[in-house]
Amino acid sequence: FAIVFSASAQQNVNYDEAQVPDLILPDLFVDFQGNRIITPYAWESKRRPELLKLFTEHVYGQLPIDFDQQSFEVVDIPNHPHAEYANLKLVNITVSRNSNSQTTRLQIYSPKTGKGPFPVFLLISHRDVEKLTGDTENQFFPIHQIVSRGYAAAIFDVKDVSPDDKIRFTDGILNKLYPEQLTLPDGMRGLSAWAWGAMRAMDYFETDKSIDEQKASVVGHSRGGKAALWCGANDTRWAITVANESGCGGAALSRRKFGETIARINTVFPYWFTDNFKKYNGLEENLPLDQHQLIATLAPRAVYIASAMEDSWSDPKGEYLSLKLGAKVYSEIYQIPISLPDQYNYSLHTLHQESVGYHLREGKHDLIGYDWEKIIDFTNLQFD
Ligand code: GTR
Repeated sequence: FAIVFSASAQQNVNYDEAQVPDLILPDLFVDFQGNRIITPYAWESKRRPELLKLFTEHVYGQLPIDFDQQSFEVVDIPNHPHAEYANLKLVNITVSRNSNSQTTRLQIYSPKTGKGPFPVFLLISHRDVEKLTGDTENQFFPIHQIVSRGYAAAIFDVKDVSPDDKIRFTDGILNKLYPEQLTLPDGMRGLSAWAWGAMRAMDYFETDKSIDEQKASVVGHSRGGKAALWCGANDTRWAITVANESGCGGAALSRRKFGETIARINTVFPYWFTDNFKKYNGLEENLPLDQHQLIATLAPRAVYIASAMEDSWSDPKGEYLSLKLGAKVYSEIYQIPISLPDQYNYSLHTLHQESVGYHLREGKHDLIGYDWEKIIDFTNLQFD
């Protein structure tokens, strides 16, 4: 059965550039009243909030941050598999609202050498954190690689916040803290919940003197990259937002319908996006937004998008175009000199500029040491 299903689903997938519709994208700079936005003030007070509202209503759903209490329980762990080069802190972040509470476990590895406060990468992980950190270096979260370059490496497992599962996704903050969201057409779903989790980690960073919260990057791969973008968009405390191979509902332009489509993602992962997003199944052109506008909301803070050549499902070209178009806010509103080529380059390359970075690497869909190397290079450049 599974084979029959995936074969028929594949038939609708387009990997042919010639079949990509002509792109008619909503204008970044014209607001709801038809005014052209030119200044940072108008962008920040009008256009950016308008765009965030559109993404809330139609794509990711609400990101409620009201709660009654938040507490951090911090434990230093002297013995762990990475103790030779890193100190490990476990932080239980407990949030309560209306007499219910929920705990997210954050792990923070910081360099053994150097004084700090350390700039930090937070990985939103949909892979099992116990497995990733329990043994030798894992490329998805390469603790040695990160700390040896002077950064703290932090991680939490999305399952603490909202399990990555069609049925059980309500088992975290949705049932416990924000049950009213479940019945709303623009109610919070998985990706918004994961973004919420990353924001609570930032709340903790702000209290920890060994962490430089002004130099914090939120990082995600694929579904985690979608959540990282949504997190960075809403929460300006993040200096850098990194989305690796985030694809459909992440960096990739939805209207290209190349690789994964909205209909497909809403069918397989209905619990990631808000119910309203289902209206756009097969009707991408009806969306009042596209993903370049999400990247634009990050400006002028830094954004990093990465793609892999064999990852057509995520539409590498669509990810790049979205960055290129979104970057217009950096150059035209904030006067940051950015030059990204018009022509998409299908070969191995890296584009690292002030505030905006991209790389395309060889190989398959994954987050690997090569990606981290480029992400860290880019981050160094921003904090120079
Ligand atoms: C796929 C999904 C993508 C992406 C990916 C991942 O199955 O279709 O949107 O999220 O999983 O997270 O690795």
